[in-house]
Amino acid sequence: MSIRNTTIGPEPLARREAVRADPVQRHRRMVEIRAAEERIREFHSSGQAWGTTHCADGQEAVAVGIAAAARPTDQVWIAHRVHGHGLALGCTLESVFAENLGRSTGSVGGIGGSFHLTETAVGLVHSFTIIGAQIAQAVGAAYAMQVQGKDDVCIAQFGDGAVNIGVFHEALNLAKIWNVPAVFVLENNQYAEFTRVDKMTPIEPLAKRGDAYDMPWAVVDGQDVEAVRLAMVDAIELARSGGGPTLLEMETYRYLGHSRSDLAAYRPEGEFDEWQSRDPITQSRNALLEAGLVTESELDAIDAEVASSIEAAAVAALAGPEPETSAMFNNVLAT
Ligand SMILES: Cc1ncc(C[n+]2csc(CCOP(=O)(O)OP(=O)(O)O)c2C)c(N)n1
Ligand SMILES: [Mg+2]
Repeated sequence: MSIRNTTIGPEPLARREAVRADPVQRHRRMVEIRAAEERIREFHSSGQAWGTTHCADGQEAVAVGIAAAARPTDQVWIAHRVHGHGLALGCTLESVFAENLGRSTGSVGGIGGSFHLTETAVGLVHSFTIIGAQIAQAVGAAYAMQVQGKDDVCIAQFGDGAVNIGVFHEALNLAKIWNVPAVFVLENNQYAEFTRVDKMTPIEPLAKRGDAYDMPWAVVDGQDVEAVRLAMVDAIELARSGGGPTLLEMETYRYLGHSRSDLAAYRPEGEFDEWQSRDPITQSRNALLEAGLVTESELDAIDAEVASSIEAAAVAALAGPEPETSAMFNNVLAT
């Protein structure tokens, strides 16, 4: 895959260090992710981007909490709902927008589209559309780290739908028996496509499945960026120090439908409002104010700065060239 740098804003590593170092920057990144996904939907609805897109409005604290806890040398393996994770880990706005727009300045050269982001400088290996596939691949990568004597960790993110895929069970079993340095992040946004979690899986919490593999597990408030960060710090530290894998379930909520064609009409009345009353960005805003780390006007300035960086990145991304047709054969292995 061709990995691109961008001209808008600081480069991926600097963006990553910002969220690792500073709670205000974590808030800012969540604001950026929410606004970026809104802009991506506009690219699609205006016909500037093709295909569909999966957004994660409401799930920003999970993405930013993971990015704040992991080192850039740790590897992160993500499922299809990737924009927020990519931006949190350090992908630039321009590379994410350009990938959605199919431009050669995109994260993978414009041949992947909305579902596919990579930024190896900050440990984002790739994002995967075959549900559960990346869990096994992350275990393989974690095993390689162990064999090579590295002290890096592999993080595999997946949804509540993935826990009923066979590969989830095989991967967790292997991870535990080999004691590999892995953290499994089950991002429970309550739905897999159009099906609610309690219609698919008979146990609650889902993370209890860790018991089957004698793996430590916990349920984490996925609406609270600092709760996500702290839980990840502990699990990563355990893995890094040879203590083996952990399964963490992040409780969160998908504000929109599965993809842009889904209006989510199947949701029970009041469910969205209930989750929105614990919106991760509003909660982080209140927590920063309460801790005296920012003022109202500083928070408003962040919102305004983010809005203008979104527009600048959109202009730059739209100016990017389309890839050559031959680019579809790059990185393809034929035997
Ligand atoms: C093996 C496989 N089966 C089915 C699909 C179709 N599919 C795409 S997304 C999805 C739902 C995934 O739900 P979840 O794991 O909860 O992730 P979320 O979409 O909520 O982020 C399904 C079934 C697929 N991509 N791969
Ligand atoms: Mg889900």
